[in-house]
Amino acid sequence: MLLRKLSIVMLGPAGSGKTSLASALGNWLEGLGYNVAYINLDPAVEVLPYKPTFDARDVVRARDVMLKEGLGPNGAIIRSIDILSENYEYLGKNLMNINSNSDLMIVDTPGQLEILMFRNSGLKLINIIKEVSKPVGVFLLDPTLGLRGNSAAVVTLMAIVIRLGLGIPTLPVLSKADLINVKSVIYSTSYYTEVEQILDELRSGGEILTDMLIEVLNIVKKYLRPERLLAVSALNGYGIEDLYKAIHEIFCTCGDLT
Ligand SMILES: Nc1nc2c(ncn2[C@@H]2O[C@H](COP(=O)(O)OP(=O)(O)OP(=O)(O)O)[C@@H](O)[C@H]2O)c(=O)[nH]1
Ligand SMILES: [Mg+2]
Repeated sequence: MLLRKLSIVMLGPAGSGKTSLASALGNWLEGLGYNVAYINLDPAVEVLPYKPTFDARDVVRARDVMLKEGLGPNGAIIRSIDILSENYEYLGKNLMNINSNSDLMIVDTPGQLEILMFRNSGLKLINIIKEVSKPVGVFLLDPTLGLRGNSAAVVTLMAIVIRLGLGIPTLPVLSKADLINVKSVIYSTSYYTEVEQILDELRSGGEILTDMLIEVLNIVKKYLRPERLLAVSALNGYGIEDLYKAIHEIFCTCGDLT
């Protein structure tokens, strides 16, 4: 019987810190004695901070596709993911082997989250990961892009959308927590009061979709973790242990045997 071990899938918009966190979390786990496998599913990356155990670029490189097929950068990535997914047997065989020879996998994904979410080829890749392991997603949001009063609710809702779209449990996490402005927001914001504030604003607003939003947010509130939003730094290791605990909690709840 196949023992499906944990895989941690880094998800998030371009530049949110997926690759850096894959490396930092992997290093931390290796420090604890785990045999970590690094799976790079990004055919466009040039330099990786970790040594990939499986590298999508051995199948296809976005740069080559750009030159050969005369595509722009986004078109080339989309085409590369299609090519990668056409090689699903090769991927499945390799990942199966890697799964049996390691304790857990860390999966790094391309910047374009929408390719994974909305294209069959992206979903096919996620399905391969699901066949060989028990994935837990980490949805990273880069708070340097501008944290607003509704960021916790938005990032939580995004994680729920990913859970629905990809079919894997996904944790909402803020990246780059070493940055001063990020820290101040993390420490001053309570998830719960934040959602309460948005609800208050909505109630006084009168938009057409207000009633629906209020219902959605009430559900979000019901399932919010009681603590603050998870925040991590790949740079100084802040929050990595808490993140791993949260991942493990989800993994254990889901069970580890097929
Ligand atoms: N200060 C700080 N910067 C970070 C951290 N993590 C990543 N960065 C920076 O953010 C930028 C993007 O990081 P990546 O790890 O490449 O992000 P990514 O999501 O893999 O990017 P794509 O794969 O291109 O979508 C780089 O300049 C990193 O140095 C962090 O924890 N703290
Ligand atoms: Mg990356």
